[in-house]
Amino acid sequence: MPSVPTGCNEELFEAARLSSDSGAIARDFQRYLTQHLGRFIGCVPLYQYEALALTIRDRVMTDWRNTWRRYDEPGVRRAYYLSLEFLIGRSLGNHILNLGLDHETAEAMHRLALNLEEIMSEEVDAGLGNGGLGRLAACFMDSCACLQLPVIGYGIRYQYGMFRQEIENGFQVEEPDHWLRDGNPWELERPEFKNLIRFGGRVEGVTDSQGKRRSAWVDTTDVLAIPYDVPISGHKNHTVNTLRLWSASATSDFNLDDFNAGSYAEALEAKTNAEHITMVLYPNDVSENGKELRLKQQYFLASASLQDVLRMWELSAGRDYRDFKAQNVFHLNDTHPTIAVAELMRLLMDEKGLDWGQAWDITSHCMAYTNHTLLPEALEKWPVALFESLLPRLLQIIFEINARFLRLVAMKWPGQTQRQRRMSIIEEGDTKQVRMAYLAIVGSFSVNGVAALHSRLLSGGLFRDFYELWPEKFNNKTNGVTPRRWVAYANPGMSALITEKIGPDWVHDYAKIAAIAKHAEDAGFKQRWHEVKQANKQRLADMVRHYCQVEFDTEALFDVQVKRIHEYKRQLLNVLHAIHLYDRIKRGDIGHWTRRCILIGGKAAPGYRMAKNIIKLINNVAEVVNNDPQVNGLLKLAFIPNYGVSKMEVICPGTDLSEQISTAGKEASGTGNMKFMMNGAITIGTYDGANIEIMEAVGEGNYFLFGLHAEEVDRERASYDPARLIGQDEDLGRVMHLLRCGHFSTFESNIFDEVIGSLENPRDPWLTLADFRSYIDAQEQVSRAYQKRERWVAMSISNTACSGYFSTDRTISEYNKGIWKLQTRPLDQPSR
Ligand code: 26Q
Repeated sequence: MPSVPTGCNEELFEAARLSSDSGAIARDFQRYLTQHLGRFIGCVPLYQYEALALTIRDRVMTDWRNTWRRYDEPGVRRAYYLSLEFLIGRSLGNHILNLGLDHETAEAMHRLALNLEEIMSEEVDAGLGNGGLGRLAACFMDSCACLQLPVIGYGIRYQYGMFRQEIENGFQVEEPDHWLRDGNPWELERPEFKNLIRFGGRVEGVTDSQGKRRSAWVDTTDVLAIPYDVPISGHKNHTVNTLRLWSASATSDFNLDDFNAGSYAEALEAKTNAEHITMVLYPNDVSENGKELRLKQQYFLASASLQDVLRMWELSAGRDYRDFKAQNVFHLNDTHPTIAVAELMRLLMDEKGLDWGQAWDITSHCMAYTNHTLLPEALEKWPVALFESLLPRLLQIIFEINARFLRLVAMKWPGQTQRQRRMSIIEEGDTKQVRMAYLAIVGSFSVNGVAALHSRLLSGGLFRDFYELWPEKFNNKTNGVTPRRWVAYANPGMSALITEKIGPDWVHDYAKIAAIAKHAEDAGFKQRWHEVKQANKQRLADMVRHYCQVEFDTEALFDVQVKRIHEYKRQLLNVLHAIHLYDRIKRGDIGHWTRRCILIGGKAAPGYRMAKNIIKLINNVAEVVNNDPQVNGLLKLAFIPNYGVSKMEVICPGTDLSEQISTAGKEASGTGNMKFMMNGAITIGTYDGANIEIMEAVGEGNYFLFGLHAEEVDRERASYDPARLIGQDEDLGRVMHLLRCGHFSTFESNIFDEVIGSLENPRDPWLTLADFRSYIDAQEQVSRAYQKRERWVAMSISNTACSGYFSTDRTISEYNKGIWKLQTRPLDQPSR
């Protein structure tokens, strides 16, 4: 937002605040529908959604402008969250909740004989992320606004978000997600703040006007970055933060020479090439590693965002960069935006005239890095040759950073050449590569993992050398999720019950949720808790019927695993359990049976063969189980297609059992586990990621723990013998037999050979069969526990009551206290 001229009358802004009563909302809605959109009240619901979104957006605008002005005041230290992904989902309902307009809006729609819920479901998800990392960024933005922290999010406005998943004959089929087709009422284009981004060319040494030697990056191919601002409203606190998303555009619409020469199509080529940069979100897929377009996206985001911050800096401080590091901090969401380290150096030296020492002092005090993975194969590396051709000046700077860094290493550990090789930002070998994680660590003053175990494994394993050099940089920030979206909005029934008991403050002060613990043994409260859960299960069952054509009975245990499909997350273990239950039914072993409805959902990266096989297996097993008359409703299995944010909003409130069954030491944190816990689901989980902290919070008696621990996993590997396990465990033997004999692949012979092979492989990195027995036993405990309904409900209440720690408000407070060090900036007129 442009700063407001001084001397401007403050009251003008207050006067601009729109009325929030239902009459005013209904009037504005009608005006948008008829005057702006040219539709009438009985039009298709899409336009009703659009009119309502514009009506609500108007009510965000004044606070948005005031928040910008507040953060623009002199001396305000700010943080910038740089992320290639923001998995926002839907916005309308979220803003309505945050503005405290739920009743008024529902009432307004009711007056017009319209249904608010139906209108809200017209909104398409903004799916600008793959999964955990992208959704975490969105939850962080929510908490920053709730805590009134001056944080700006910077990301990419992809034309196509995460692909849509369809299931055809049990197989995943990818469809493009053209989410902007009908426009996006939540974005505000700001072409006045465009930036030029350069690629290619070469570097020349030049002497500047002061006689200093400088580098000049010349003959580049340029692209424009156009910002689109998205409002992030805080909860009833008049704070509206900004998420700024960059879109690529050609520097000029036409190449006039080509155009005048009559080659109209060629003239448009530059435009198309430029716009490709922000065309599509990359799926999290090893087969996509090393793609030039992905590196372009990363540099495009880093350069556009840094230029934007420097522009704003110079508005108040001019060219004086002495205080810059005291007032600005950049947070790198994984290594994806790490090129920002080199780009800030370039901008400060080549464009602002600072020398290396000054530029490095600023850069290394302004960058902080969060790691989100322990899988070594997922650590980002880029071929030096690609850097050379695409970003030659940045490669020079990276080489120089590395040379100076290696001198430091040599000083600390003289003669240890092996260690120097290990720690080098440049990996030597046939193809030299830039190790982005190392660049991030060297360039940052803070490095953190996302759960206690994960951070310990980073310091002691993956980044051990760096930890020995700079132990003070390393810290943990356990993930969280926002209770506004994941409880208050997604679970209105439970929220009303909680508020009735403990008041409404828990929504913005989530530690207060602990106060419901004392009602865990109150029979009346338990009964109502149960009724709310049953209603939520009904809503989920309706969704499953609609998308899967499978009937779920709400009296059965709802057992859910939704997340990206990956071998380390072990959806296969879940399927093995389903097959085991099926086998028991077929054998008539059904004494004291607990009926179960198993729901699995998630996308496989398009190039990840094994993950796609797993989806096919789930669907084939579901087909057999659901159509066998002998099963007779004792067991149901469904795969929900196109799992995403808005599906989760229905799934987690309706879940009894949350499956968090990754191989110990592989899931950095997990965040779905926290959404389920908040909504009163009980976890069956391994000792991995944030599961450990969940179990510590809720107590072992309210959690179903199984499986090897992280240290045991590494020891087990040497002697892992799946054939022996299959031979020794009758249940496992029968399950494997059903798989091998083609029971789930009639007329599709051998399609599961690869899956079976991976389970039987002594070098299976995920040790799936090692945890089979322990998992089956834990599941049996679950089945028994579910039959003691009173006790189960008490466990459910305890899970919600103990989930206070897993709010991103707590996470963000820790980031702020330990890393960002921002002051809160309250806006006037608190209305809570
Ligand atoms: C890789 C190659 C090419 C293009 C993109 C990518 C790519 C994209 C996304 C690689 C990784 C991601 C996302 C990773 C992710 O979501 N990690 C999860 O982060 C969560 C938040 O911290 C954790 O809770 C999960 O444990 C972690 O898996």
